Amino acid sequence: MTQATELDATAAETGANATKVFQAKAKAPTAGTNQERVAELATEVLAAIHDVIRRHELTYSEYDALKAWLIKVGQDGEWPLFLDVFIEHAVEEVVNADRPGSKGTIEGPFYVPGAPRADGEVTLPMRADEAGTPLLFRAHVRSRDGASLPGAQVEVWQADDAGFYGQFAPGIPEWNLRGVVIADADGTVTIRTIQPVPYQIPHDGATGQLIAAAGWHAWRPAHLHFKVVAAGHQLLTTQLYFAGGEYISNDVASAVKPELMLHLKPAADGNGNEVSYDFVLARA
Ligand code: MBD
Ligand code: FE
Repeated sequence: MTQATELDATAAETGANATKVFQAKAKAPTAGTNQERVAELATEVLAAIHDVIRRHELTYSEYDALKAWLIKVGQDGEWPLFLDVFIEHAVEEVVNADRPGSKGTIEGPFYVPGAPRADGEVTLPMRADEAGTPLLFRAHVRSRDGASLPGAQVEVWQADDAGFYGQFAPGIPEWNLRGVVIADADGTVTIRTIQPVPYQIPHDGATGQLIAAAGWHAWRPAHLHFKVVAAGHQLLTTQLYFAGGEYISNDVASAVKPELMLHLKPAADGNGNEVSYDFVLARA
């Protein structure tokens, strides 16, 4: 058998990897829960489901289809994918509603802690023949009062030019297109990478079956993921998109905000494009 490449990625394998990554960081399911809160939330979720069943007069064949689908989501390891695509945006919205500074958005299922660290001006880990248009990304990290934040950490992760994430699809070097960059004395990071492209979430598993059955699509706009953190400030988890790009107005994961747009310019050195962004952090 020849070596698997990222083009052999399956939703089930990607889902199994995402489940493992999540379980490595997750607490036990009931850790830190409060009985009253659980009862209130669980009762209301169940009541909302009962209400849909009654209003739409669910049939037994639809109930069985639902059961089969839920079982398959688990078998495919796709709970992290399904939840982050269809639910996380509402959680992020309420959790960060009152936080000042740059807008956050969802983390998604493909963050892995522990990426290689580098200072100031870096090229993200990538293959010698990494496909894609070169992108020079500059970010200034500052506090809300305007003070630059030297030593801030800008962590970035992204899909490759074919739309696959390392550690989730086979055949990609472990830390490909992932890195933690430490801001210089001016609070600036300069990151050389490739321009991400619009991206289809894994769609040959249970999540994709639902999307196809409902006549939806599985696309996300091209995006870069970030976690930005500095001493004395709150963590910012966000994504940046490209103004005018495809799927900006119909992201399957509902994670686009107007404040998260990048405006590309041709790079000064003639090699691809460049762009800059300000990350403004709220005090802890
Ligand atoms: C992604 O790359 C992503 O960012 C989200 C939110 C969901 C699925 C895949
Ligand atoms: Fe992503």
